[in-house]
Amino acid sequence: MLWNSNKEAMSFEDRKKLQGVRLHKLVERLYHSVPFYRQKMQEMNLLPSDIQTIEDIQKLPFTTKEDLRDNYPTGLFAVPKSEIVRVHASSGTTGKPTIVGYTRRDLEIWSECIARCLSSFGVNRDDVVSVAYGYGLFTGGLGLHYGVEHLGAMVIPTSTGNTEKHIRLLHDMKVTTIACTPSYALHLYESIQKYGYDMNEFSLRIGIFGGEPWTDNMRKEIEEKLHIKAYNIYGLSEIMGPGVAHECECQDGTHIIEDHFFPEIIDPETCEVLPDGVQGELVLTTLTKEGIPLIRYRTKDLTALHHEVCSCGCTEVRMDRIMGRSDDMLIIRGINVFPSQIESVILEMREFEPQYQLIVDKKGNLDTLAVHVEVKPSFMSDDLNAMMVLKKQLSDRIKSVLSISAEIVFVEPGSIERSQGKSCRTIDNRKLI
Ligand code: DLL
Repeated sequence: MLWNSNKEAMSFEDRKKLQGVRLHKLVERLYHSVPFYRQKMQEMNLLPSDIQTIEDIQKLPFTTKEDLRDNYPTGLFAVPKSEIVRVHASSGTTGKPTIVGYTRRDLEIWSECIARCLSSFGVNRDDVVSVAYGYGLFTGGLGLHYGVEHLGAMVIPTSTGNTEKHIRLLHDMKVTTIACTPSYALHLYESIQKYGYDMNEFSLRIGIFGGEPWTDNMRKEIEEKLHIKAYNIYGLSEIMGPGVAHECECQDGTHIIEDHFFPEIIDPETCEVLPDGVQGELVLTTLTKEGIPLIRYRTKDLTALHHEVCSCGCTEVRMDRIMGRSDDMLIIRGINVFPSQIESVILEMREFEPQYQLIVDKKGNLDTLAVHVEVKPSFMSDDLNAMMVLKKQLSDRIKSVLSISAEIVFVEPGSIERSQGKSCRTIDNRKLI
């Protein structure tokens, strides 16, 4: 069901006009409030008045995660700090996280975007929604939470952590809708079996899955096991969080909420803009954000766009499932991990060589991470206890920086292959079925 047909079923022409007006206003605002953008535009001899229509967007520079890091923590904020009412953070490429600030209006728009997603999945005010994305700096939990409240359904802020308690709540509260990562949904099913429940005792009917890549085969498996319809929701913290794009009841592509987020697909090597149907890197411009608006943000997510109108009546462009990334970011149990973050932790500890390898795998439906690392010969010891303490120090440090548990494996000095060119730091044995 459409939530706001004025926006979702707009004609292409009207939407383009609206996007052009919003883009012009955005550029005008950024030129005067964010030195980073003013300088970039001056280098390109561009004035805000050069940007009048949405097609003019191609004149503008790209923004990257590195730009966010270089302007850490708040250099790209476009409003005074007193107007920011909340921050979230996502993984940076090194030790520094990426900080995202929201004004009150940004939060209102976010809630409305989530309500639009929920409505397109068929969630309504009679539904009981368990939000089992992490609450906290991650945008999944709080993002979904306020959207469910905005829609007027009942939200249960389950967060992550206690599966047994979660299953009891799903059962006793007759939860109809669950929001979590797709791999957690499969883990939940296994746990439901383990605790001896029968799936027919539950009232679940809809699943809202995202935060990590998944496939149509996984959808089929989840739908069959949990007796639900499983929908894809996409988003990223830098742009807002979940709710940038969503499937509809047709389950035939993910609609981008285009009156707020303007999408382009580029060739990640040449940065040339690619036509519909051709896979490349998704680039997004936040047309209405106030706290930290981004122009042509390179998401690194690989997908393709399709403008044919969908049978649900929504005229918003659809994108394919995310097929991969053009950088080396991993998503492990829903947490974004850059190998360079683990490298920074290892390099901070004098006991280790700057040599490591990450082995990512799946145990059942849960991701596992093993960090293979070489101890410097001068710190090697036969004292098993001392070696255990060192392992614990490294795993605690990784946990505190990345919020993820890793198994630490000490390997022989010199045994990690030294590469001549691009080193292969990661072996990902997970297969997306
Ligand atoms: O994962 C926001 C989110 C939360 C989306 C809950 C959906 C549900 P980040 O932690 O910043 O934000 O990670 C963003 O996760 O660039 C993609 O690579 C990946 N990603 C997110 N949703 C999907 C999806 C949240 N539906 C990064 N399919 C993005 C594939 C996804 N990948």
